[in-house]
Amino acid sequence: MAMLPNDTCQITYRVTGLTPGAHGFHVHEKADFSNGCLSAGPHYNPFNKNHGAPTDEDRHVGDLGNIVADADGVAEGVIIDHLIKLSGPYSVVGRSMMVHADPDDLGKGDNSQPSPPVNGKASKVTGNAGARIACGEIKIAS
Ligand SMILES: [Cu+2]
Repeated sequence: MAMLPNDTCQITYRVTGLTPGAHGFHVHEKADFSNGCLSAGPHYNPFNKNHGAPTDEDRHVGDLGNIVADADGVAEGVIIDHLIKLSGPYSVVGRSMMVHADPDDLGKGDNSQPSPPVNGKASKVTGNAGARIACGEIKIAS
């Protein structure tokens, strides 16, 4: 951890059981799973930005792009992000991590339909990443 630039967060992930290929990967607003992953709310977006790529200026805090599963359905890697925080007013602790069925188009895709609650053709909102297939609460390990 010592070599990370200031104010960044390192996210190490390993997700199994996926279909091979890219899957949208985001922090969503809430860790409310009373209706499965559907009740976790939209992408965490405290600054009211459009959906984008992690490298974009115009992005949700929760926009972490895609994770890519190999032929065995395993996606693993490390993301270093400058907007994800584990403390302070915009902390993601108590929110949720979400994996989607489809690739995130990073805000550069089809915006032809208004945004329904879960996912329509709303690239600037959801990245058209499709169904929510896995979710979990972000917690500080004790
Ligand atoms: Cu998402």
